[in-house]
Amino acid sequence: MDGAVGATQCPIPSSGEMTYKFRAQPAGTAWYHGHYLDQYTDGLIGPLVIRRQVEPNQEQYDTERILMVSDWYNDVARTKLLSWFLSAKNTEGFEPIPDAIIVKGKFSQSLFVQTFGVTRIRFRIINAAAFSMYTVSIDGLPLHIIELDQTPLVPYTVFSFSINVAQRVSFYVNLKEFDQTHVPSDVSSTKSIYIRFKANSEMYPVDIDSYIAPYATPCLPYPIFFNPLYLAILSLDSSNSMPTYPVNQVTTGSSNLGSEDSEDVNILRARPFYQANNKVPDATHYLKLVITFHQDSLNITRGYINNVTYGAAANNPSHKPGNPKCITSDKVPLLYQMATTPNGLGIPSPIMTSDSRLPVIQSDGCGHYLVPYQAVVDIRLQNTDEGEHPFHLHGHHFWIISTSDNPQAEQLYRGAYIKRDVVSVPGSGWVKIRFLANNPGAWLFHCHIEWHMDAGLLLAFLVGPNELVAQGYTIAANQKRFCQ
Ligand SMILES: [Cu+2]
Repeated sequence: MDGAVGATQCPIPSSGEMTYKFRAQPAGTAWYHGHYLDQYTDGLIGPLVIRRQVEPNQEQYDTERILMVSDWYNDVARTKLLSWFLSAKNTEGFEPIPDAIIVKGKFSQSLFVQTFGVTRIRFRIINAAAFSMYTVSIDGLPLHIIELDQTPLVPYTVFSFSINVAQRVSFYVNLKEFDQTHVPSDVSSTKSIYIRFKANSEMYPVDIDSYIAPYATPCLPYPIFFNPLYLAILSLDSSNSMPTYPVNQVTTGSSNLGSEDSEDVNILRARPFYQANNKVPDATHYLKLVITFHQDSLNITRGYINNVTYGAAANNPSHKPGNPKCITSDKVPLLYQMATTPNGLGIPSPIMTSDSRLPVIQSDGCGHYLVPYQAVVDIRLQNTDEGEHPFHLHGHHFWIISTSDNPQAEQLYRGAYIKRDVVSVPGSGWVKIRFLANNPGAWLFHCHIEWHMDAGLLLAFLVGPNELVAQGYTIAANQKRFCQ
């Protein structure tokens, strides 16, 4: 589980099947999706909620709703969009712009969320988009945040929050806290209110209001012009009636809650529910990673981590095999290579360097990094790009130590940092994260914007190859067959 084609397996062939066995932990809100080419952009996704017997904060709500938001593209991403995106025809390196937003598979103003008379509701928001970061709010209602990714929190209150690609946020609302002052005066007659998902349109490289993509198929019976504001309807009386107040007259947010509420990783306000269990170990190793984007020799814009763009058939069908001195994930998954030749991967062990007091994790120069089993690795991820990038680590959850937005968090919360598995790296900024490499295997670390992963903004951590063998890992015969 938490695998990816090229890293842990070959793709499941048409009509084939594979059973994933996994320990259901940590509890919380997750999701599943295909990790081959752009399958998840085309809809191969779903929510996955792991429950505790006693949920933290469960006394605060009586029912719950899952809202999975994603970008909708009129054209097929896995073939048409990807081949355009990574071609010399895309001279500016523009990411394909979504044609619409969908929540639970429905377009704007067609999704009704019923309350059935219950006033205290938990929402689990999952951002399964290929590209967009969203700001989420509900008209006139304070949102009490209780979970980020799979980390339960001491509740804190906002009127809106942002959620980047692949992140999950849980909050509860109490309809009795509905605040009339945020909506027009005739709202007392309304039987429903809007739940808003506002795409952060600054990240799009073009003026989306009038943009027609060069690859667009004009005859498709779907939305042509993108509207960055998605509206779902929270129905207060099960009547499925639309709100009686105008969409644009609502003010969300409240001055007495501060202006920073929309920050994605609000590590200054989010505090772990289980403080005592959250003892953060000291780092034993260090790794600095720098994100850049530039054109390659074919004039195709690619993403680079420490000057390496990861070429893999699983993400980028146009890639050419790289350095023959490196291992490659194109034919045999990295995990299988770790199991068969744990000492022959061609990646140096950590070394001391002049710019770190800790041993530095090394790579083979092709995006494969060797991480000793049980190492506690501090990663400083430096973003030279102006855009914000949601980085996801497979196989582990990491502590967020600090970010360029909140550098003081490192000292302030020493020993009790927030754990997530997706961190939003601020534009032209940095994050510092720490993970305990206690899960032997091949784990991708990548920007979860699908287009950026396609463009090579990923790497693989090979954690504890000898420990993998010592723990008795073997390659299942039926999975080996998928590679032939
Ligand atoms: Cu990115």
